[in-house]
Amino acid sequence: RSITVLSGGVGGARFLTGLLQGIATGQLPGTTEQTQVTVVANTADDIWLHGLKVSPDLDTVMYTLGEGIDPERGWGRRAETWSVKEELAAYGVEPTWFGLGDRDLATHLVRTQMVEAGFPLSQVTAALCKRWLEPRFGDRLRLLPMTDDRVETHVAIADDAEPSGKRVIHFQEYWVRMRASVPAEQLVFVGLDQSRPAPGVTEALTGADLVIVPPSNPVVSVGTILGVPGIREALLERTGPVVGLSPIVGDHHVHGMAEQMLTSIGVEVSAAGVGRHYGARSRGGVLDGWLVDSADAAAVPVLEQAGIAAAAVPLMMTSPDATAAMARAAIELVS
Ligand code: GDP
Ligand code: FO1
Ligand code: CA
Repeated sequence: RSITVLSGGVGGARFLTGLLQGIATGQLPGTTEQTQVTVVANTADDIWLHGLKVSPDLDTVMYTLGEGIDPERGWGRRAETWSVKEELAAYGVEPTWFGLGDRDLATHLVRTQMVEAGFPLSQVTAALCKRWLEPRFGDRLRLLPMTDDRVETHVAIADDAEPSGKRVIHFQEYWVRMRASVPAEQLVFVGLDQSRPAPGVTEALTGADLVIVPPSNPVVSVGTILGVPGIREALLERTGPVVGLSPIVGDHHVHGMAEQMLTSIGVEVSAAGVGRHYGARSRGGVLDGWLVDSADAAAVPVLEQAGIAAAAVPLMMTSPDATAAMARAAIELVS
């Protein structure tokens, strides 16, 4: 059996932890310890800083599943130190608002050296995963970037100091420096229309017995993956089901900036709104099934009207066991 999961960073990684635990403990119907999991991760958060290429969502998934993540922050390395960051600040080198830890920097140095030597991001990621994922998961877990091409999410915000009244900043500045505290007037996905799925991605989407859309940010994590030309087509042509889990609970995101992102593209901030935004695969969209939280049970008939099977279950990833139960409910919804 093979399962492919689209993923952003923290939310996707937390879901994957529960999914993998559910597989390992035999809780998930139709899976065995030989089940292959392929993660297709968002790379539009990527940013070049201090001459280094940082891939936040790839690293968050890799560190989380490899148990190198800082559990409180949900990003970067545990037992981290910040000497280089402090020294850069002492030189007055910008940006100082993005936290690059000393241990984390080693990952960016390796990635940057390989990318600059001409290796595609997918091969760089495979090399980094030899350390982080292979010892624990062998060949049963594969982490793929959505594309090897450079893609960046940029955000236009109001700025009356500008003649146009707007200023465009990198998504990381919008989130990390501004905490998404101002409206995102417009989202610009630089390079996305010219990007191609990375090697293995199309096959992982068409061939997997099951594709899961975890409770990742529907706009800047999943939306960007779906925006890579060819990926929506791969989901439409596959025979097996696609099932998703809502990142919006009780009309709010659980953390992050999904509310601001959904509002920016005119999508209702609700479990039903996101499900309908993804659309029914039978009507040219992405989903066959959509899990909403128990608090959003009213969304179930709305989704069924839209051609999407739905169920309301506890959807808070409070522990790997709770998350495994969500994964089980998702599989049962489309089995
Ligand atoms: P990011 O790239 O680090 O922002 O992570 P993702 O895009 O993968 O996931 C972020 C999304 O996860 C946010 O929109 C949150 O609302 C959602 N999220 C986080 N924790 C939970 C949870 O426990 N349950 C649900 N349903 N969604 C969650
Ligand atoms: N998120 C923050 O809120 N503050 C940071 O200083 C920060 C640094 C950082 C460094 C490496 C990395 O892989 C991720 C980092 N993140 C940081 C998270 C990053 O902004 C993610 O893109 C968000 O979680 C949204 O996806
Ligand atoms: Ca992200």
